[in-house]
Amino acid sequence: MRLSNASLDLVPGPVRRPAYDRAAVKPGIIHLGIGAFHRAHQAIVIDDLLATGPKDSGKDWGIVGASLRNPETRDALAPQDSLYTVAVLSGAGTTHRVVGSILETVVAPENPAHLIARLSDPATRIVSLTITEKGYCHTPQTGELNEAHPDIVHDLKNPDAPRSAAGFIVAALARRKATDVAPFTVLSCDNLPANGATTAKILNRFAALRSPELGRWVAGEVAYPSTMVDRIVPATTDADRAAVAKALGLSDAWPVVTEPFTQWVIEDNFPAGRPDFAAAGAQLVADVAPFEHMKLRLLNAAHSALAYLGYLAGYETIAATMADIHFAALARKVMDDAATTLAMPEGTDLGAYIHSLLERFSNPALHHRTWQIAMDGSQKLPQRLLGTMRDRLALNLPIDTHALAVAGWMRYVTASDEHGRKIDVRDPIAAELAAIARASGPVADRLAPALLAVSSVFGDLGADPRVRAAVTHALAQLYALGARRAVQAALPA
Ligand code: CS2
Repeated sequence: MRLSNASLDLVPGPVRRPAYDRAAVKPGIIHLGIGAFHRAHQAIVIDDLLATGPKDSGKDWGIVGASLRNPETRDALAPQDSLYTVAVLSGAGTTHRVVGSILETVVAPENPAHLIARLSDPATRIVSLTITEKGYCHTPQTGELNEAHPDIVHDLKNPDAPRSAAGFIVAALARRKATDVAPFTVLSCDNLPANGATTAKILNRFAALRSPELGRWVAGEVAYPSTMVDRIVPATTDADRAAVAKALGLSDAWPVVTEPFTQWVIEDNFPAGRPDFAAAGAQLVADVAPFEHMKLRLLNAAHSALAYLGYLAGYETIAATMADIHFAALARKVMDDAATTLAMPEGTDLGAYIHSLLERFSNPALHHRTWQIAMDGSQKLPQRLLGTMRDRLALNLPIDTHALAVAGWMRYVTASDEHGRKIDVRDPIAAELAAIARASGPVADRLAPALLAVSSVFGDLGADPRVRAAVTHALAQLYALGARRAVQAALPA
């Protein structure tokens, strides 16, 4: 039997389930990009608010999920009345809960007009986003809208049938302006630097390209609070589905699996109102920037370093990579080197934070594939690794560990592994990167400078002779020794 409203009572006792009247919950949030991360993170905060928050605190803040690309999530969740299971995995065992805060899922390309109408509804007061870095259609190095992006070109020509998140949001804001409805707040929950300000820059520009007057209104009226989001959520596998079905005694077509840790830091700037996020454990602060920097430069930077170099060394998961002491030392060094560039509020214990990250990465129960994290490196490198390199150079500090991580990315995007097997490189500019790799051949002296010249990723940093020297040296080591021995040589235990 399938998980649904009708079968909810069959869920076994220890499994927490929505202990509130779901029928009384009204939508207030539309979430674009209804993937596993949202369902293991923000949706849980709303579910907690509904279940345990002050009376009635969440009931106007139910979530309508939208997929901007494919119907898979809707197809899985619709027969389940949008209920799904979250499995929390740790060395100590697994706990399950059924989440009810998502009320419905829509598929944007099936009916763009319907999604624009939902976004334009005055009841929609927050539009949140987890569309991944590339969903912003921007130039990662500068944070500017990429006006030549095919989806942006399309959406400016077809404002009522858009494809991109920017296209949908601005179409709805235009409708709201025309009908005198106050704008919603746009809440980016992606791992972008200054994600609120970056989203503002992109959407304000897109709106101005539609019409200068709309551009002025959007820039003047819409709030874009920044957030720092954190929870490790590997892609769900068939084995996860089978384990959840066993625990629940019901089948669930799309459960999510995650770790015990979760954190959400939110800038408190919601002129259109907001749920009582703090009552459900989120931190509301005046300035998110230090938390965001800390997370991107420690957690995500180390993740990317482990992903590229670990993949090349033949490790399938982050936990397997961390079990190699040299790679664990690499993760720590990436974080220690980044920590010197951070200005944190008084009382922040970066040492303890780094320690907890090393433990989280080593969680043996999570099957977080290096290949998954390796995706979209061209969109991730600037905020994860390059900002730290820039800051360390300004302080005259060595950059060799970060250069090794960047060289790992370079070796990876050649799309051929150390045994000559093909790597399935997923990246919006994979073809451009592969062409550079083909033209250069497996020669560090040629490949490193050629890739450093990709300005959407490296900007002017690629021309810095210190960067060229360090990255070329690291790449030469990777070709000469292989990733495993190169990491060992760089980080002797
Ligand atoms: C990961 C992140 O896939 C990736 O690039 O680094 O998704 C990471 O797991 C999350 O940001 C953790 O909060």
